[in-house]
Amino acid sequence: MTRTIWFLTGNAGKLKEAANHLEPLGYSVKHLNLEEGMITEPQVDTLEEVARAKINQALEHLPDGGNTQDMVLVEDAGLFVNALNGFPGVYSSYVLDTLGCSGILRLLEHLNSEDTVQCAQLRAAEFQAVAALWMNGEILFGNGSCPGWIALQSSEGEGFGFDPIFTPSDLDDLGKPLPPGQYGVKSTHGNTFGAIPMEEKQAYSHRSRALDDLLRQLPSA
Ligand code: ITT
Repeated sequence: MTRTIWFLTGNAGKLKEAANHLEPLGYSVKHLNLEEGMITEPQVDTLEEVARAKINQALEHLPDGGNTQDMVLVEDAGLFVNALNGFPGVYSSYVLDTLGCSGILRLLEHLNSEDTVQCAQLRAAEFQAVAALWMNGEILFGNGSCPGWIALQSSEGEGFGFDPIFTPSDLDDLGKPLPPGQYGVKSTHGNTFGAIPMEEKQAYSHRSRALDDLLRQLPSA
């Protein structure tokens, strides 16, 4: 039986990626898109606290006709830049809206080197995601991260948010990320998430990893 997952998000890019990941596994991902102002994102210290608060609000707004087997998903992500002590982190949405990708590039302008490995190390960053899934009255949490670095310039192409300025670390033969700038068997060849297709992003992404971590906890998984 196909189970419905209501994904509460205002971000079309996140919805597309989650559907792309979950639908081949037999889930039907439906958009729970509430009007602006109906959901408040608390300014708290951890992604998990944000996700829990969003699940509780989502439950109040499930559409009529929701089935008792339905599940509710929220996911909270952030970009953590090492040289900025983890900023913007939990403030990522606000920073994207105010400083934008170009503002992050400006903050890191002084961190540059002709040596590509050293450059990647200086500009190291990580996407982190927490996915929370409500089912049968319980909330499960899944975590995912994607290490990489902030590119020297923004790239055109696919993606959303900080994708144009984030290059994921290469992966080894087991799919584990390597230190910034090192060459692996799976590589974007220095391209950012914004410059590769969404399907390729899935192999590296914090979102895919957080969703996989969740799926591993489901009784039927
Ligand atoms: P919700 O409605 O689901 O909360 P949001 O856009 O507020 O969507 P998040 O709080 O999860 O999303 O993400 C914080 C910011 O980080 C936001 O500006 C996103 O665009 C950005 N972001 C999250 N995941 C990203 C990804 O995979 N690639 C690029 N940027 C991402």
